[in-house]
Amino acid sequence: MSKSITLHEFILLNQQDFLFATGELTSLLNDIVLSAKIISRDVRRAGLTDHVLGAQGMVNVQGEAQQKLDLLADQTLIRAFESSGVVCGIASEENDSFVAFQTETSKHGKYVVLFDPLDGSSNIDVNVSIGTIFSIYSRRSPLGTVATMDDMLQPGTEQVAAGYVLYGSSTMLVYTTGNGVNGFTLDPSIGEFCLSHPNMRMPENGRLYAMNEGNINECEMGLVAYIKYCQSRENETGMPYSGRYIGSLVADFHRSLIKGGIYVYPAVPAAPEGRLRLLYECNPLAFIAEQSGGLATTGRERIMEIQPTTLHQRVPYYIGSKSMVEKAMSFLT
Ligand code: AHM
Ligand code: MG
Repeated sequence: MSKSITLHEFILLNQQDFLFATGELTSLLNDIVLSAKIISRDVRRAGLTDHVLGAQGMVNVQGEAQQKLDLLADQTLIRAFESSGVVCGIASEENDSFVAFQTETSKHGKYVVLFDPLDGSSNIDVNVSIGTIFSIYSRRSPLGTVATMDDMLQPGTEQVAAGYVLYGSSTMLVYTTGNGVNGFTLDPSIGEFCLSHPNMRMPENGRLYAMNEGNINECEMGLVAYIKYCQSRENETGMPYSGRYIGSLVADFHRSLIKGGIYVYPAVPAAPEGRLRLLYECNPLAFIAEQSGGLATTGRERIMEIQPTTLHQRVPYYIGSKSMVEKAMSFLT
């Protein structure tokens, strides 16, 4: 059997991918890898210890009940970035505002990281796949100062790296630095992520669609017509597509990446801008989608070109196989 490449080795081997690489992004990616192992361990013990399952008793800035695991994951990541020495600030779905690190070393950090520490929180207590999503940008403010809001509000086209960790039947880390997408599976026996999915390509078409269809009567007519098309024999397969909806974006996206498919979270009256957050969820997965041959749009415009105006901004989201997203968009007026 040939020796598998660990994620650590892979990052080092590909360090030359980054223009003017100084090893800082490499070190940041390694911090994320360590946090992923810690969060994965906590997720795998959920149900066994008291401090992991259930609600924390607080709501986040978006009015959602915070789960204990949400906060554990959030703190794990913030601690890792604060001590990394290469990150000057972070923004997270679980915090009202961004955090500008105050140590001298952090003020010289080149990067900011935006993340959703645990996506799919409503699935934590029912033992269904959840994930961590992250997005890395170069700061805009001068080195040696504290991070600013301007550092956080950059369009997705400026991402230098993005990825996610999926705590599913196994734990996987998938990331891109703008040179394709690679996936690594955590081998629990050695505690290392090993390259299991090199050069991932999203199938150009698929026959799986994912949306919360409980909302269908609340959606714009074009989307209703597209979903009818998915369910009919009118589509190019001559058979209805299959509906699949996990309710964890990161898991639904991962399925599309591997098998082909589309995921839609539209604007609905209860969520007039859609439910998903541009900075923590939509941009990082859009970067991975595009790097693997897929597409991510609001149904009308490319996600990564949106100039963010607020930290917790939400957008309608159509992501997945290129032909499917294009087809869905053709139904919208
Ligand atoms: P979260 O980050 O608080 O978990 O919210 C985002 C989640 C997505 O993972 C998921 O696709 C969507 O919200 C589910 O929403 P709904 O329950 O309306 O279908
Ligand atoms: Mg989320």
